Amino acid sequence: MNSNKQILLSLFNETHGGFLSGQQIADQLGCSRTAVWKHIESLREDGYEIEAIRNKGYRIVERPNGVKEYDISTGLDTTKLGQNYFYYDTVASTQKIAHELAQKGEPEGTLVLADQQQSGRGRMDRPWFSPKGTGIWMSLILRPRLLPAQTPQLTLLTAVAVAQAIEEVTGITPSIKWPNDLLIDGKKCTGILTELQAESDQVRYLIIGIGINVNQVKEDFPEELRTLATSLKMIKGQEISRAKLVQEILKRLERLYDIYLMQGFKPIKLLWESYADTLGKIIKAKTMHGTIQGKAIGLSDEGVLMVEEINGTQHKIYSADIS
Ligand code: BT5
Repeated sequence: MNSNKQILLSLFNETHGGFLSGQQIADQLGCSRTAVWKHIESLREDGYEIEAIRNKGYRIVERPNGVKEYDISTGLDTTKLGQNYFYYDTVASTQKIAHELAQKGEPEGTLVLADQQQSGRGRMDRPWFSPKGTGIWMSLILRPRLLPAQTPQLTLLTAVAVAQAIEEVTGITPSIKWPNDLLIDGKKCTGILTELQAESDQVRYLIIGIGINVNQVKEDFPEELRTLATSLKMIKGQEISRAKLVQEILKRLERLYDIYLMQGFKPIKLLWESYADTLGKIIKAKTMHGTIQGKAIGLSDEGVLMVEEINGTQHKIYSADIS
C-alpha cells in the first residue's frame, strides 16, 4: 500500500467533492509541491479523473470503480471486518485463498477479494461466473465460538447484511430465497457460500463467500445464465460503486454479527423474514435425501426452514435447492 496515496484520498474525502489546494496537500503530506503533482498524476494513472484549477487546487471529478486496498480502507467504518485486507487481480477462487489464510492463523475479519475469479464456485462445487472488474467476489474469515450446527444461521445473517447494504447503496430492495440467494425481480444477483472447519463440537473458522453481480450488462452473462441472473446495474440503470457496496456490507455484517453474538439468532431471524421471498409459498425442496413438496411455513429458531406437506406432515430442511 502507498500510504501517501491513502492519506491524499482521505483528504479529498473530507472535502466532500470540493477542492484541495496544492499547499494544503503539501502541508498534510509533508512534501514539496512537485511531489504533490506526482501523487496527483499517480491517482490519475489509477483511473481517477482530477480537475486542476489555478488558485483553487485539485478536485476529484470521477473515481475509478476499483476495489484495491485504499479504495476499501478509505472511509471503512468497521473495527474488525475488512481491516485486514488481501486484494488480488485474478485468482482461482477467493474461498481457497481464505481457507489457506485462515489455516495460517489470519484473524477474524480478514477479507479476501478479487477483481476476477477463474474458478469461482457455488454450493456442491457448482461454477460461479465471476468476470473481471464488474462484480464483488469476496471471502471473509470469521472465528465465532459456535457449534457447527449453528453455522447455517450465519449464512442467513450474511444474506440480511448484503440485502441491507444493497438497499442502502442502490435503493433497490432484494428478496432472499432460502438459504443463500438474493433475488431482484426474480433473478439472482447474489450468492452466498458458507464453509467451515470444525472439531466435533467447536467451529475453528468459517469462510463466508459472497458473490454479487454489480455492473454487468445482459450480454456479459453466458447464454445459460441470462434468464436466471441479473446485476444491480441492469436494475438501476447506472454504474454502482463496488467499493462503497463492499464497505456497506462489512459495516452491516459487523453490526449484525455483534448482535448475533450477544443476543442469539432471534433478532436476525426477524430481519431475515422481512426480506424472505420463500415463506408462505408452495415450494419444492430438493435435498440429499429426496424431494419434499409443501408450504414453506417459517424458519425455526435455529434457522432451519420448516415445510408442511399437504397432509400436515412437517419437515425441517437443513440444506436444499428450492424451486
Ligand atoms: C451460490 O451457490 O450461490 C454461492 C456463490 C458464492 C460465490 C462466491 S464469490 C466469492 C467466493 N469465492 C468463490 O469461489 N465462491 C464465493 P449455488 O446456490 O450453488 O448457485 C450456483 C448456481 O448459480 C450455478 O449453478 C448457476 O446456475 C448460478 N450462477 C453462477 N454464476 C452466477 C452469477 N454470477 N450470477 C447469478 N447466478 C449464477
